[in-house]
Amino acid sequence: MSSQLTPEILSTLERQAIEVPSWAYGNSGTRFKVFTTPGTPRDPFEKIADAAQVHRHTGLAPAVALHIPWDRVDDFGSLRDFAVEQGVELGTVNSNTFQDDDYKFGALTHEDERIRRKAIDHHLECIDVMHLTGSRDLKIWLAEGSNYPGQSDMRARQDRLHESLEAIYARLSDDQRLVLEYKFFEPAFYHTDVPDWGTSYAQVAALGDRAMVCLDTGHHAPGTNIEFIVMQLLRLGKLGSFDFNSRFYADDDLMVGAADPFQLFRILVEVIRGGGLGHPDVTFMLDQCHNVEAKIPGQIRSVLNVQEMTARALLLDGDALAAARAENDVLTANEVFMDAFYTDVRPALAEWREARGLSADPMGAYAQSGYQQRIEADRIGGTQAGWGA
Ligand code: LRH
Ligand code: MN
Ligand code: MN
Repeated sequence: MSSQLTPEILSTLERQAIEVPSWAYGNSGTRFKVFTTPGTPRDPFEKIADAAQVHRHTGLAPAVALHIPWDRVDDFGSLRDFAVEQGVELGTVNSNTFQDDDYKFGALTHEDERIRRKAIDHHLECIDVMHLTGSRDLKIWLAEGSNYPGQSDMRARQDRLHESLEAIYARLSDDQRLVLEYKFFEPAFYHTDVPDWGTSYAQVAALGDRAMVCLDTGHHAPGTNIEFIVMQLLRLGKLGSFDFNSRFYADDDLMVGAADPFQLFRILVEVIRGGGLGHPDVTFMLDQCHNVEAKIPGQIRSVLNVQEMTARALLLDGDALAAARAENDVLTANEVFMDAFYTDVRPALAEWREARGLSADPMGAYAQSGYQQRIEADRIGGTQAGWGA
């Protein structure tokens, strides 16, 4: 079985790293109900401890992304030390300008200079945090836009956005980056100030080399050819990071690879084609919420899904594909593509794990570890951290 995955493929897989989001371990839900689960972390330290379980059982998730203020602590140095003790690092710092009344009509784009200043200062605080946590990336997603035609001057907002981003970018040190995430709707429903990759690209290109685009797979209209966007951003040298998740209808934040494994495969084919796999400039991150399923196993399943589709994408026979394309042999080209997608790599990956001292079955190993029972017994009292707490 393992002959399927050549030594070259195995060494590429060795370099795969997927950041997990701290908020995946907290309680979350829909606007109808947030279900609480026993053992849910009560503070950022406990979220890090849970995230470390994912890495312990998969070897795939060495970093944890933070969201500020959800993960604000008195001493970020001790959070960093704690993470290292647990065997992980602190990764991307996500800013948050979507839960403050002042930002009802915008943050970085707001008409009022005072509100814009407040939003810029929040980002400067995030950069200070990054210095303490050793994080490289500041990720900005903006909940701003308008609900009704005529409500806002969309063009003036772009200009103000540019000025605000410039002030934030100027504060970054040489080894830090800014990644700007786009989303086509929600919470604004008529227009969003950064709705698509083109707008994100235009804004970051105006800042400089250390400003990049973040592609969240759940932030596109149904039917969007996301792999095309991946190809284009890699071609332009501006794909900074992924927020992986899957969607059926809106920004569902379900487990990556669950809704449409073939789409994940197609995206990874373009990542590999564009030199983005294992490239330090392209961060793989999950952005998910586990509303009804168990959270740590949900994250374990997700990173395994990414690894599985990466392995299948690495199996794509480039020579056969090139030959078929050269002949305009449409059906053979498609067959070569589908052959890679349909190859079951799970047994080979189980062997790969065992060879690295991991369990062949990380889901089973977690269930057997007793960790879940321990946190359910220990984490009684206090307020469980949730999405937004
Ligand atoms: C917005 C988003 C963004 C936020 C996260 C919680 O929909 O994808 O990345 O930071 O969700
Ligand atoms: Mn996201
Ligand atoms: Mn989202």
